[in-house]
Amino acid sequence: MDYIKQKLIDVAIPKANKVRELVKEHGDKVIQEVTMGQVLTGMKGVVGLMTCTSKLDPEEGIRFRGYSIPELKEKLPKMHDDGEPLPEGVFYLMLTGEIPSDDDVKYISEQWALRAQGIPTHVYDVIEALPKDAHPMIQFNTAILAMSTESQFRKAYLVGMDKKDYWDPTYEGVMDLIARLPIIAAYIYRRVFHQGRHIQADPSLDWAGNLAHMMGHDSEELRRLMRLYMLIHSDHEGGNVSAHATHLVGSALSNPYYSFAAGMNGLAGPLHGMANQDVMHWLNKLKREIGSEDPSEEQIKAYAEDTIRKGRVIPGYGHAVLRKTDPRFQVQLDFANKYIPDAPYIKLVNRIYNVVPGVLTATGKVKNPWPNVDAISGSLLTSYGIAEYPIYTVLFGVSRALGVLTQLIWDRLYGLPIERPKSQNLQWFIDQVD
Ligand code: HAX
Repeated sequence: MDYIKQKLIDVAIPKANKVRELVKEHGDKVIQEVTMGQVLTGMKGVVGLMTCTSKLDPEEGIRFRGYSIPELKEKLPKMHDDGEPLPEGVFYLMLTGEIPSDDDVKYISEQWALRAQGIPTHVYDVIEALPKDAHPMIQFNTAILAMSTESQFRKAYLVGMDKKDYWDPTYEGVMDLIARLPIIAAYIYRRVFHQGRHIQADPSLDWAGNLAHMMGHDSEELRRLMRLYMLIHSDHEGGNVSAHATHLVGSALSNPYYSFAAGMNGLAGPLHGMANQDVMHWLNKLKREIGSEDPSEEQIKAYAEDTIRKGRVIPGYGHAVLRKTDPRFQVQLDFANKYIPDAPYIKLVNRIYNVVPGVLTATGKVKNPWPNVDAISGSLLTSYGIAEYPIYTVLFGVSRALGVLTQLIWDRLYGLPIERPKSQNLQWFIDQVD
């Protein structure tokens, strides 16, 4: 047996027993009061999910199994001493709760390279049936669903299996899906932006390095950026739209492909992952309308105020949970300041950072005026030569698979049931007040 599976069984059985015990012995315990305001504003702060892969603190930002991003940079295995951690490592950490050894990470890299080889040809046919100008997220999500013909979960379910074994074919499907996503993402990128001149995978490369390679970028600098990108976008607790949608659909025992496609449909919204391309759209429009490649802070401030006046959002700023600058923004800014401090887009990002929080604070309603992960990720990619920004949300999605699909395995290890919150109509809410 795959040694990671054995490890999972050892770690998960006591925890799954604990979940059952909590429900049985303490099911009546009141853990939180919920206000009408919370329900009517997106259930912010309502504890309604159990997630083990990561935890988000409003002030401090994300921790993966207890480790902050700076701690991950220090502790996770790297390809080179001065490089970024390999995303394989954060996957292992989220899955098992332990920091992996170099060998663990190498094992996952090899597993994924092996599993990446089995994409059926109909998946490419389905992508090719879509117009080239269909948004890359449409192509990505369609391909994920097309790949679900390979789902081991559905086959095993039909044969018949014990509930406590659901996690096993889920694990197999998750490993296959994660292995194959970079190939699909690179295929769509080359199809849409490089006249369909595709580049074969190089199984000797790591998962993120291979993605950069298949997109057409073989410099060590770009591989390093891709590893960082894949690390920091991988998870953000359980309540964000992509994580929650994956979990919700998975709770109906939909296979990992259906579940993940649901999450990706959510990621494609402009208030979530699509914000990373909208930032570039906003920023390029700003330069065009101001008529300068190097706008001043005064000009940026006036443009941002105009965006607010027109009733639009400034993409890349604000957050539903965070109340400080997103550490995922900070780590990218540090990376940019270290390697490409003079890149025009990075200078622009810095100037925007100097003025936009003030503009948002002045509205008197924005709860978090600080930048989130999306405020800089596109400027970094553009500065390194991946300037075709409609692909950015796809890259985000490839990374997000690591967290949400790991959690799906854990949902099944815990034996979590189908999710079914209660809803009420408007009159019911009015009656509560009357
Ligand atoms: N620009 C303009 N207005 C903003 C704003 C922004 N960046 N952020 C919040 N607001 C507004 C809201 O639209 C809301 O206005 P109304 O009361 O008129 O409806 C008000 O401020 C209060 O909102 P909030 O409580 O501070 O924020 P929410 O929790 O409702 O929303 C969002 C959080 C991230 C959706 C929001 O900040 C936003 O729209 N930001 C811009 C889009 C963005 O960057 N999204 C990516 C977020 C991170 C992520 O998921 N990445 O994938």
